[in-house]
Amino acid sequence: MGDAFFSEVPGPIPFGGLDSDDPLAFKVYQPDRMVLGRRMEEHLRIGVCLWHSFAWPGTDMFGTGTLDRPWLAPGLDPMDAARQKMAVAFEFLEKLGVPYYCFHDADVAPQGDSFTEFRANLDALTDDALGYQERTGVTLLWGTANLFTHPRYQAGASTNPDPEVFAFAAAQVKHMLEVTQRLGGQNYVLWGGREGYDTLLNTDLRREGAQLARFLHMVVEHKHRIGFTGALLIEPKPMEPTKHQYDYDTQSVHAFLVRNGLEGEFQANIEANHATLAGHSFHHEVAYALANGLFGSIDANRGDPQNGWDTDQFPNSVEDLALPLYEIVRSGGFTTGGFNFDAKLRRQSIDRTDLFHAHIGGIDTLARALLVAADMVEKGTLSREVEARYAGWSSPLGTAILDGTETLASLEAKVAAGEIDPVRASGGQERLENLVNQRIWAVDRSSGG
Ligand code: XLS
Ligand code: NI
Ligand code: NI
Repeated sequence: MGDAFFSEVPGPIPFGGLDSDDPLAFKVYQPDRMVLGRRMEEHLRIGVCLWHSFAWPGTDMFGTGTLDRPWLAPGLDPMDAARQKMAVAFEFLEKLGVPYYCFHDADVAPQGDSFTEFRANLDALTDDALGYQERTGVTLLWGTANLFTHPRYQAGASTNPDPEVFAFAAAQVKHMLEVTQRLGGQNYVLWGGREGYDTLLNTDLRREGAQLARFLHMVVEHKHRIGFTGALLIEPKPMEPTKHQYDYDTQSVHAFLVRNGLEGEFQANIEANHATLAGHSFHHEVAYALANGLFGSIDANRGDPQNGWDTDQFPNSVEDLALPLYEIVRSGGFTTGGFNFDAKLRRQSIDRTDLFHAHIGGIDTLARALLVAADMVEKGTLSREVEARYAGWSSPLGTAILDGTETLASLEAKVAAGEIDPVRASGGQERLENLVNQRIWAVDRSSGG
């Protein structure tokens, strides 16, 4: 099948510009376009995930697969099917023209009848992937182990009540970390899919926390032992599949790392829809991570504003993405991370080209948001406003408070003596919101993409 699967798309996807009538052309994304001294491709570092796009047949909890994914049909030889899947995935990556992909061990390797068979399958497919990487120039943004699909993980992986399940998870992560290293992966991701609880009636929170910490320490030890130079990332999510997940949001992950002596070893892989599930904005999660040295990578997608679950839709709103992009760009951008499309088609999007439409739209939206972000960084309007708001902290009083000169008692004396008399200032939220909109609209008008 190989080259023929997406036969309607010759590829690579061309740049058409805003007036293009070609639905299979980029309207904004131009990999070589310079934005703030860096190529657009290097700003965005786009990746495609193999699970939703190639290993998921379009099932939901009420229905079987709807999508045209012949390699997932029952009855095929598992390794033949896996090879077909990889060939089609690389055909897609090459035609879309993006630099990265991401996968779980189980997305590419058939389970086989034992761990050793699974490992051997994964090794053989890693050899294949290396060949594809060489031929296409596409490389691995991150690898991860699937510690949530197999029934053995029903009660979690490292937080399982059974240490034998912990051991199994450890074996899988050890091997996948090495596979990621072989493929030149820039990051290794840990998403605690079932590291949480369904009911506290059967759960020992203290124990499970200690197990999770021990597991993360083992991952760090192995990373250093094998000399993996990529970043270790934890992907927060507050719930689903478990009722409550321990890696609730970036701030809880941060606290867990600090409490367990793991600070500096992990950063966050922030997913937009996980932020909204946690009751935050995506902007909040990105800003928190950047402010605390935890920013690693992004899983790009969006939720549904009415439905409260992880719908993993492709992002399509510049307004939602402009401010997260602004935070990223003004902080110097990604180092090892990038924008991985952890997003899936709707079950009715059954044409082969739909996978292209979804990614093209998502990439163009990110590219547009990048232009807005760069414009806001260049104008410096927001940063000047924020700086002015905190100007008092550079005054003698502000400095004396922060450097420890002042105490509660010395401050009481000053206030009582009438030396201190705060004057309120407007937060100016509406004015600033207007400013952001103005930049979005101005970029719309001036930049033909
Ligand atoms: C699921 C997660 C998952 C991780 C990788 O909600 O987003 O896809 O990104 O295990
Ligand atoms: Ni994700
Ligand atoms: Ni998700």
